[in-house]
Amino acid sequence: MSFAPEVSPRVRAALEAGRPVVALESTIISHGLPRPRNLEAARSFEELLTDAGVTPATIAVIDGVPTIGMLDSDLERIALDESVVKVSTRDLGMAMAGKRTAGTTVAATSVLAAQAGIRVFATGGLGGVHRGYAETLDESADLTVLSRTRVTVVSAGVKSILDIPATLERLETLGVAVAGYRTNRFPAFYLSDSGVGLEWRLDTPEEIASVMAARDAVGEESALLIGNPLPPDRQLDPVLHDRVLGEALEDAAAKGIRGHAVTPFLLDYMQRATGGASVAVNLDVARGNIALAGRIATAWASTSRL
Ligand code: PSU
Ligand code: MN
Repeated sequence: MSFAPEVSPRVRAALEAGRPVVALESTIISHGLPRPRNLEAARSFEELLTDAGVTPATIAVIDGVPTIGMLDSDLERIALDESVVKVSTRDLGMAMAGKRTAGTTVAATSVLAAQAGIRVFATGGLGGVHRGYAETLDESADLTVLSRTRVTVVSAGVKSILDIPATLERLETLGVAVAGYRTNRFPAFYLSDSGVGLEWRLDTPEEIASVMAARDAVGEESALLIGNPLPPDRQLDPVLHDRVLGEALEDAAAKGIRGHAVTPFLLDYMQRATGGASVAVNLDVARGNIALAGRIATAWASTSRL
């Protein structure tokens, strides 16, 4: 019985030649964006990288096999098949042994990327500590997994549906390095500024690559999180955001939504209640992060060849 992850020939060739590769997660496709726009999005995410001379490695579990680098038919299944489940690291073994097809969260994707030797990973917005944590104890496994996974994650901070100051405290405790890209403000996914300041800012992909090399030199095994905000004129209208999010949180509580269903529920509520505006912003956020991740991976490929 072999459970070895499958790395696509294209991704394997790029890694072996030291060419830039960016990992992409698949829960954003299976559970974060509405069908069928999610399929279009998944394809456009890969294209953005390919056009920049970077090899995309979308990661998911296909019929039980952790797969690094998808065929178009795999992307289609992840996007359109309603039986696709959402898996974090703890669920990986179950999905594999049960031959399931699954979208991998930031946590599960990071672990698979690191294992394959991929150093840069792009998502929309990380999971984190949920509002109302004191009652629910809901904190995304993204945080604890990043504390022990050597990967650079480009994200528009964490989702604005979360308790952001609490999330930043947890990232500090867990030893995850956090820097803003060309900003000293921590971004909040749909919103450009969470209201929380950051100690570190990095202004170029080359600077980020040298931080990665420096962390390697001291044996640091945790993640580097790069907070990449949307320009303020492209964020979701903050007044609309706050009103709709308030309703979404109330509805989730009233319906008793729990566990890994919380984040998809809130994102879906935001989509319906903003007339799709939140989806447009989510796509914009993801594309911006993927483009930056491509530039970091390119800088990393030339740094690590020196
Ligand atoms: N970024 C997006 N959309 C998403 C996610 C990230 O733009 O749907 C997903 C990621 O897979 C992340 C997950 O790991 O949301 C967080 O889920 P939870 O809160 O259940 O850990
Ligand atoms: Mn959760």
